[in-house]
Amino acid sequence: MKNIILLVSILGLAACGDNLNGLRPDAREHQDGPPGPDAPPGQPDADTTPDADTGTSTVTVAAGACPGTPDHTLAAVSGMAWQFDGGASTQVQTITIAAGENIEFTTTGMHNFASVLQTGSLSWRSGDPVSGGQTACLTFTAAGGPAAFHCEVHAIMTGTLTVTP
Ligand SMILES: [Cu+2]
Repeated sequence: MKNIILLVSILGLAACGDNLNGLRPDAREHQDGPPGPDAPPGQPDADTTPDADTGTSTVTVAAGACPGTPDHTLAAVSGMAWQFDGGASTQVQTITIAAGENIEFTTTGMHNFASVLQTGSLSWRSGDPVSGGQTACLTFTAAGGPAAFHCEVHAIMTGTLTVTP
């Protein structure tokens, strides 16, 4: 009889352990939304897609040159290319700046500088592309990205921008 009681206790503890496993959060579950239901232990959760960024933009855009000396410069130049901080002209740019820094965007052609996603915390638009060009000062106040950007007129002018803390 004593042995049976011991066996029941062990089985009870094992079942308890399983239940706790089921309640343990899965590492793949995203933290910024309500938790989805956990799949059984050892199986991936159904909710593995990132939640949409519904935050308001942290990028301020002002027409004209940045006050003083800009932290960075981005020019849309002939050949449908970007030139960042005076470097090589390329149609695809990978840009990394620090939070709080600004980028002075200039072009004399019909280009603009805009995030592909026009919603979310890292979204921006330098202005409408107009013949004759534009100058705008964009200040990236918070870390984020990488965010895809493009010129809205030329599909081959693309890039990604990362804002480090
Ligand atoms: Cu363009």
